[in-house]
Amino acid sequence: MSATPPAPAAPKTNRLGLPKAEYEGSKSTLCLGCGHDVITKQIINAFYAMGIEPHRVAKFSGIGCSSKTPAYFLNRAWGFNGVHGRMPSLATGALVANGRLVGIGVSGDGDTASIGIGQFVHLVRRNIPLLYIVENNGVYGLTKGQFSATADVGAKQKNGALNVFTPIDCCSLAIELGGSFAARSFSGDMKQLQTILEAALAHKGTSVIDVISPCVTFNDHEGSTKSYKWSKEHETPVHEIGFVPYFEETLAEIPPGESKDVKFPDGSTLRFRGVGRDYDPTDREKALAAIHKSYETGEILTGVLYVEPEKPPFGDLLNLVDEPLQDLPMERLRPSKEALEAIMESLR
Ligand SMILES: Cc1ncc(C[n+]2csc(CCOP(=O)(O)OP(=O)(O)O)c2C)c(N)n1
Ligand code: SF4
Ligand SMILES: [Mg+2]
Repeated sequence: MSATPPAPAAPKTNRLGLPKAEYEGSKSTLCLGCGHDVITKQIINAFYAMGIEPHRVAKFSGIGCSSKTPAYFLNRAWGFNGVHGRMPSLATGALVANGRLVGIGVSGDGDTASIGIGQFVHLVRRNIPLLYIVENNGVYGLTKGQFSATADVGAKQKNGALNVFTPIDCCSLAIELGGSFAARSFSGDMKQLQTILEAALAHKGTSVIDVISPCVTFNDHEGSTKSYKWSKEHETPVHEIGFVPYFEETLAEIPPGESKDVKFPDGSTLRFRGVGRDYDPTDREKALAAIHKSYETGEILTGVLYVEPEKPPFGDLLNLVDEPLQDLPMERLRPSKEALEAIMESLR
């Protein structure tokens, strides 16, 4: 008599009892090896690890290979793929109308730093509650590899053309604008990227995450400063980071005592351990100085470059009610006829 085969093991689940498959999306249509696909994988891991219900998430993007990627994660979330460079205003509208959504925006360096720069700066200065990823490959991948506004001076295009224009650094720009969370990572550094994404999900304002994400088809050659090789050789983490979400007790990798802790309002902790350089991610001036210095040394500084968890997000600054505006009846959304008449009377 043959033995009964063992029952298949139940899939691993997160704190909501959901398997990771619940956080996945459609199959990617990007080029094999594209850095953007690695970021997608870490987004899935971060939402799974944080135990966020997929149906509470709203995904936003503009146009570009990067902006296609929200189709590849969190199938059950809401999604809005907007016009090139205009994702911030879409996200602002949706997140103001329903502050209970968890917002994630995925953009490219072209979508953000070229055509979308005007939208990006206002998103950041308003501290809209959005996790905003710039998948930064230094080129317009979707339209075949023209330089974007993040290309470094002297970077070489595949056809040999050199970039002569000063690059825009989305992290230092965000810090300069009074942004409350600015991080840089590299798609080849998956552990750091996932930790940053988890911390960004605990943050209440705009979290800007600039991820160097090589375009293997148009910008991975010798002379490119956004290739895998160049990025690996120049990536310089400013600290080791560990994240303890509010629903977990301890963090094994970085014991307290050897580190600096930054607390988020929900009780989560971001823990920093120095790696031999004096870097304080809560000091805006010093963070900017260190980033500016890195332009001379050629280092690509990565980690959470600046964080200010207590900065009030947009809804608090405007004193919005806790209930989603979209659920309020008209009589609570606009002043009554009597109230308007009373105002007019007071002005006579
Ligand atoms: C208004 C408008 N202008 C120009 C384009 C053409 N276009 C499509 S994607 C793109 C750039 C995409 O670059 P990036 O945001 O860096 O994304 P990547 O493809 O590199 O991930 C451009 C210029 C467009 N679709 N719409
Ligand atoms: S063209 Fe570049 S950015 Fe677009 S999918 Fe291919 S490798 Fe990625
Ligand atoms: Mg690009």
